[in-house]
Amino acid sequence: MPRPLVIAAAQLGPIQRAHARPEVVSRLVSLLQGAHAMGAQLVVFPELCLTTFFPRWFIEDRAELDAFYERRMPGPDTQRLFDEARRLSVGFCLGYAELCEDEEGGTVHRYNTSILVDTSGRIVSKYRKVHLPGHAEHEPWRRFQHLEKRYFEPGPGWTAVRAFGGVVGMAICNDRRWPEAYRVLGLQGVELVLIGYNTPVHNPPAPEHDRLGDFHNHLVMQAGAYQNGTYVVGVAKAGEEEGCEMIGGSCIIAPTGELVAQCVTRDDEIAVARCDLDLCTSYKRSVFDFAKHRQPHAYRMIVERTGAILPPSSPSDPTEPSA
Ligand code: ING
Repeated sequence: MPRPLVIAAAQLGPIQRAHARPEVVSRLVSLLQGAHAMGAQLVVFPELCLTTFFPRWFIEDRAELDAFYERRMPGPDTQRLFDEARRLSVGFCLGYAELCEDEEGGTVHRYNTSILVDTSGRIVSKYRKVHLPGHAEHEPWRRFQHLEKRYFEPGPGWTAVRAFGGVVGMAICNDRRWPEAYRVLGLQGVELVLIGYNTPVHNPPAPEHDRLGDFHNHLVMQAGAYQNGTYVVGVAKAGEEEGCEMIGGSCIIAPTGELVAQCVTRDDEIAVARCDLDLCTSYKRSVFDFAKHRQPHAYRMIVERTGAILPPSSPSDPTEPSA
């Protein structure tokens, strides 16, 4: 029988460095209220949606850097978002920079984090970004930095949870480009993958890719959805932040691989779709019935190898491809 869930992609326009958390949270509350008015039961916000995308700068002062992280969630600035969501009985997914200390109170850890909050305001799942793109050292040759490898640690992986009447998982930004992220969730029966992103139009190491940013954005999420029989919701922080243009293209994708809703601006914008989670079933029971069709004995290399290892060169083909 159908399992309808009305989902909203709540895209954010730019957050400038001077935008303090209270005014950003007001935008989030306003988007949540707007989505609720459109019937949404679950609202998905972007990656790192409380501040500007600070990994674009090389920040040496530790206090200046730590000001971009949240030590508590909900914290003093975000409590009212949780309160309003609970009042409206709407769940949400929120991306933020997390600073935490391990139990012994010794080491400090920093993650690019996403949480899933149910309609009663309870955090039911937390995900820490695995694929951290960019670089760890200052590279002044770039028009802007992308220092996620410096400012965050990778998380342990992807865990799906039962929520909103289905099986829900999260990924963050660069994760959406790696099929492994969807498949690890797919092997947990995921029916809805929530992905926030901040994606600059320009990628300094490969400017020739810039014209394809929007195409690659939908390509990878549509593939992930279809190949794992799941809905995928991708939500951008978009527009020009501190001189850096970021793509929009927030969308809701069905397990068919088709877009069922999308944003068309690079500002704060809501796209809503009524998703029947049962639409996943025919894919999980036929073409992507993992138990029936997968052949793990042939996939070993995927886990055992990190980088590509080329076949040995042969006299008949002396060319040297670059791995
Ligand atoms: N951002 C980008 C992303 O994967 C990037 C990094 C930019 C990759 C441009 C390729 C091209 O969407 C984050 N935050 O991961």
